[in-house]
Amino acid sequence: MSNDPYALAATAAAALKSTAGVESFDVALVMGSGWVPAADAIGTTVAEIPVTDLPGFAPPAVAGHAGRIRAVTTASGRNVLIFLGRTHLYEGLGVEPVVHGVRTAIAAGVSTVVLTNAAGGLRPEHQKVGEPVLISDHINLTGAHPLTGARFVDMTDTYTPRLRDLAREVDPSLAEGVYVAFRGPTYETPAEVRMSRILGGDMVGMSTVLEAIAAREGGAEVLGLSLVTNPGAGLVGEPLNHQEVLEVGRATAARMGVLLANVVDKL
Ligand code: 8IG
Repeated sequence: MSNDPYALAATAAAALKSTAGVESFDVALVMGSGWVPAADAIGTTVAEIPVTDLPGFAPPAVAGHAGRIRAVTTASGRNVLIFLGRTHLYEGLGVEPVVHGVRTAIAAGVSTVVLTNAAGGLRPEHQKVGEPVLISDHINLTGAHPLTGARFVDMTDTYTPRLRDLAREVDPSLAEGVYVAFRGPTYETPAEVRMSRILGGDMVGMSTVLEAIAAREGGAEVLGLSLVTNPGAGLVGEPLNHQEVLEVGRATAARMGVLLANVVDKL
C-alpha cells in the first residue's frame, strides 16, 4: 500500500465506486454527531459500505458515529456519498485519517462537500439548542494541518458564499457563524470559551476545519452546518455531556434531514 495519502484516496475511491456500482459521485455529506439520523431523508440508498472495507479508513471510535459510507441517489438524479460518522483528530491517529473521507470523495468525482457537526454555541443569547447554524468561516486552533509543503491554498471563501446563499433560500431562518475548532477530546475550559468569543468565534467544536481545508485544496466547494447542542462551557451552569448531543440530534433529525435534502436538491 502506498504511503501517499492522495494515492490511497484514489484507491479507496475506485473500490467505493465499484462496490456501489456508481461511475462518479457529485456530492459528499459528512454527518457529524447528531446528524446521522438525518441521512435517511437525502434519497434512495444504492449501497452501504463499512468504512473498514476500504483502504485508509479508521474504524469508528465514537458513539453515534456509525463508520459507514452510504451511496444515495436523490430525486433529482444526483449521486451522493454520505459518510455516517467521521474520524477526529482527538482519536490520535494523526491528521491523514481525518481528511481521508473528503479526499476519497473528491477522488470519486465529488465537487461539493457538505460538512456537518454538533457544536457548542458561543452566543447563547441568540443561538437556541437544536438550531442549525451555517458556518461562514473558521478558526483552526487544533494545532494540526492536513497539508505540508508549499501549498498556499487561498482560504478567503472556504465556505462558498454561493452555497450559503442557497442554504438560506431553503431556510431563511439560518444564522451564520464562525466555527472555532479545538483538538479535544476535552470540552473547553470556561477561559477557552471566553477566548474563543473574543477571537470572533460563534461555535466551538472538534471537527470540520481540517476536512474543509482538504476539500478546498482538492478544488471542491464546501458548505458547513453546525447543530448547536449546548452552550459553550461556563456560559450557563450545566456541565457538558455527549448523550445530550445525541438526544438533540434525534430530536432535530427530521428538520436537519429536510434541510439537507432540499439543499442537495438545489446544488
Ligand atoms: I456537541 O462545547 C459539542 N462539541 N470543542 N466544545 C467543543 N466541541 C463540542 C462542544 C463544545 N459541544
